[in-house]
Parts: sequence; structure tokens; C-alpha cells
Amino acid sequence: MLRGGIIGTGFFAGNHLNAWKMVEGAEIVALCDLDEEKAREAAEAFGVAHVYSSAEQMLRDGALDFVDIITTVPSHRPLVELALRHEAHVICQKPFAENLADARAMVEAADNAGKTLMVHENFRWQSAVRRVIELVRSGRIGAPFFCRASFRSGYDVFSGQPYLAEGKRFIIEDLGIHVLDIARALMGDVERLAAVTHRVNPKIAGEDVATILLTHESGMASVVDCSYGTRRSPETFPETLLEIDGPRGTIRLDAGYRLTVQADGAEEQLDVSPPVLEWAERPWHNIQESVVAIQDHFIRCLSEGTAPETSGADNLKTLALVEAAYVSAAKGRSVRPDSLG
Ligand code: NAD
Ligand code: 89V
Repeated sequence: MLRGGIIGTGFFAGNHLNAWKMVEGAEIVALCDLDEEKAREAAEAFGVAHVYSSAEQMLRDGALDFVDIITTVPSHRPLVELALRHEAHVICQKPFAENLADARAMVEAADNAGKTLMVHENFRWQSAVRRVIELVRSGRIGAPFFCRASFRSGYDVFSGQPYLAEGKRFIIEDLGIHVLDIARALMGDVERLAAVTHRVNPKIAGEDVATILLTHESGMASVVDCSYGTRRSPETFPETLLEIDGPRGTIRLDAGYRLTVQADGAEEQLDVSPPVLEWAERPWHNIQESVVAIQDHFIRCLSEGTAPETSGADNLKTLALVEAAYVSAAKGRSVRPDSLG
């Protein structure tokens, strides 16, 4: 049984804690939050014995095999490096880093320490999205030549996560990062992109609409479009809708988790709704289920000594798309993610 410690017991941590209870081979033995009272409350709710307000102290005392970092982005690099100095494997929430230099430094630190560093990039682990990724990878519609990955909503994310209203960057960094990662998973790495952004909600500091055209290394194109300014019915938060065309057919994931596969002249329609786990609640059940899947993948990789699909090294490529999208939107021209310093 691998012994884990959690750093950060805020808004999203309950999902990780519930999910860890469902993952075989791992046990959370310590919780840490700068606000010790918050950590204590979570420890009582989830039966965790040890509580800390200092991550350094938790790592010194804990003999931990891994650390799960669930803090907001400014603390990721110091906490990841701290955990690696204490020889713990790390799973760290997205966004991985505030900039590419910090992200590269963390990947290098993990390589030097010989430890696994995985990013909790969970949208590609949602069961409906995973189904589509597997269909595309199986060659069902042939090599895809077009993808649209779309997340459009008017859901109030700010009441649960007030920090999202405060940063100069919003939708691309917080949500677009997931959708860009799905586009990478479906269509491969990206050679260049062009982004247009806009702010609808006057009460927030960052952009809440982004439309991004990606040219993949295959030469094929994707459109990633994200909005928190969309008032429509049905409200689809937090679904990512997908449409992928290949020479043999089309795959669509539509609102309400309706999957349509048209290939070689035949059509299949499937309900791929995620289960509402005992501890989950609509509409978050889709995300909540993916937290179990990604944490399970992390522990399997540690047990088998394999690299996670959403490793720190892999996530450098998703983070580069986020950076490139902001540069592109600011400069009004397309940008190669590999040209960024
Ligand atoms: P939050 O602000 O509610 O909670 C973060 C907690 O970390 C706070 O309680 C804070 O006191 C604690 N903390 C900060 N620095 C610390 C340190 N050095 N040592 C110990 N504790 C520290 O944030 P949240 O909404 O829970 O989000 C956390 C992360 O999860 C963010 O990066 C966010 O983007 C991500 N998130 C991901 C998803 C997803 O589906 N993947 C969903 C929501 C949030
Ligand atoms: O997934 C996330 O990171 C969340 C939300 C879905 C609200 O954007 O912040």
C-alpha cells in the first residue's frame, strides 16, 4: 500500500479524498493546509490521522511514497520541488505552472530525483471523452482530418472558485487548458495556433471567451472553443462536446453525453453518461468520476514503473498551447508553441 499526503484541502480537495478511497493500492495518511483548521475538518471527515499546516513538516514526518498537490498554481513549483527533495512521487493539479520555465524546471527536478511527476489533467480521463479518444485511436474513422472540441457554458464557477475572477488570465488557463489537452489527445501535437479572446462578464479580470484554431503536426486542423459567457439551454456544464471527422466517418459527442459513431456506412448511437458516484453530485459527476480514473492511473503507473499518460513532460506540450494562445490573442497572429522561451 502506497502512503500519500495531500497538500491543499480547499474547494476541490474533497473530490480527491473521496476518489482516493476508491483507488486500490493507495492510502492517504496525512493532510496539510496553511489553514490547519481546514485540514483538520477534512481529516475528520475522511478519517485521516495526521494534520499539518507545514508541507515541509508533513514530508519530514511522513515517510510518504507520494504527494497529491491540490493548491492553486503559484505554489505548484515550490511544493513539487519540496516533495521531490523528500523523495516522494508527485501528482499535481492543473494548471501545472504559471509559465513554461517553471514547468520545465519541475520536470527536470523529477528526472534528477528519479521520481514520477504527473499532472492532474483529468478532462481526457472523463469516461465519455475517453470513449471518443479510444475510438479515434482504434482507427474507427481513419486518420482524423478535423476536430472541434467545444466547452460553452454560463455556469457560475466563481462562487466556488473566487480566485478565477481575479486573475488577468481566466478561461484559457483554467478551462481551455483541459480542452486543448483533449484536442492533443485526439489529433496529436500542435505545430501552430491562432486565438481570439473576449470578455463578456464585466465583473471578472480575465477573458471568458476563447476561440482557437490549431494546426497539428499531421497538417490537420482543430477548433477549440470555450466560453463562460454562453446563455443557452440546455446548460451543458461541464461537458466538452466533440466532433471528429475522418475518411471513414464521423464521431460526435453531443449534449447529454450522446455519442454517435457513423463509420463505413453504419451508425451507432450510445448513451455514455457517466455514473453519479455515491459521493458525487450533478452536474460535477462527470469531473468527479474522472478524478477516480486519473488517480487510479497514477497509482498503476507507480506500481508498474511506467510513465503516466499525463506526465509532467507530456503536460509541457499542453501548457505551451496555453502560452501560445495568449501570445497569439495579444499579437493578433498565429504562434508556434515550440517558439516560446
Ligand atoms: P482553493 O483555493 O479552494 O484551495 C487551495 C488550498 O490550498 C487552500 O485551502 C490553501 O490554504 C491551500 N494552500 C495554498 N498553498 C499552500 C501551501 N503552500 N501549503 C499548504 N496548503 C496550501 O483551490 P481549489 O479550488 O481547491 O483549486 C486547487 C487547484 O485545483 C487549482 O489549481 C485549480 O485549478 C484546480 N482545480 C481543478 C479542477 C479539475 O477538474 N481538474 C477543478 C477545480 C479546481
Ligand atoms: O476544471 C477546472 O479546472 C475547474 C472548472 C471546471 C470550474 O473550470 O476550474
